Amino acid sequence: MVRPMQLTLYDYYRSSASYRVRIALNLKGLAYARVPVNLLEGEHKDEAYKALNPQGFVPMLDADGERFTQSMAIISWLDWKYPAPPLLPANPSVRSHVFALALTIAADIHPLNNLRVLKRLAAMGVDQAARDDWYRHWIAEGFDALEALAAPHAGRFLYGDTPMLADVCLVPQMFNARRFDMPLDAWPTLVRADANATALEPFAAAHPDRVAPAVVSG
Ligand SMILES: N[C@@H](CCC(=O)N[C@@H](CS)C(=O)NCC(=O)O)C(=O)O
Repeated sequence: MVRPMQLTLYDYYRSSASYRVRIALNLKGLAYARVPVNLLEGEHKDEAYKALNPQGFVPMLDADGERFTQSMAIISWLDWKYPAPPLLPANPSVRSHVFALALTIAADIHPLNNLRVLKRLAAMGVDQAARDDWYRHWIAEGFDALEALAAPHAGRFLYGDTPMLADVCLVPQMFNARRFDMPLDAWPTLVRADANATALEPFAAAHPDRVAPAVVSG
């Protein structure tokens, strides 16, 4: 019998890029260990972590000692290595469409709202209210585009009736929008796909509340 790979995810429970990878691992039915890297305490900048991942970001996946970074590249590796269920459709045109939906979030919304960007704004004297406005602005602009792109071919999920890479990216971004108290009614396709996805255990089990470090009281 072939020994299963030892998978270890370096993540932070509220990191949405990490949340994507947890969902993908769960959808593939893969067991994995977690090494929490506390972003608020700056652990991602520690020399020990940067020796493993010079970019100093989470997530990072260790697979039998081989390290993979960048959530979309990690998920791509998982999808090649463990093809069932596929996270991108086989049809080239549909595949490109679903990938584009995913990148609308992963490449165009998320990087503008990353911790280091928010910290840089704070260092430049931008106050909390204006930083929150910045955060909501980029989500709203991205979600407007995503709603228009997804709606014509959406079903229960952002494309059709099977959860794919676009939904893997959507759910963490919707979590972020709710954290910032954004009304979501303007994006009914996204709300529907998010509700259908989060009802599935692979998505639910990846939720930050399900993987959050236990609060030690007393
Ligand atoms: N493009 C990267 C982005 C990773 C990323 O931005 N991770 C965030 C958490 S969601 C992080 O480590 N931020 C640290 C910082 O901004 O200082 C990916 O998709 O993996």
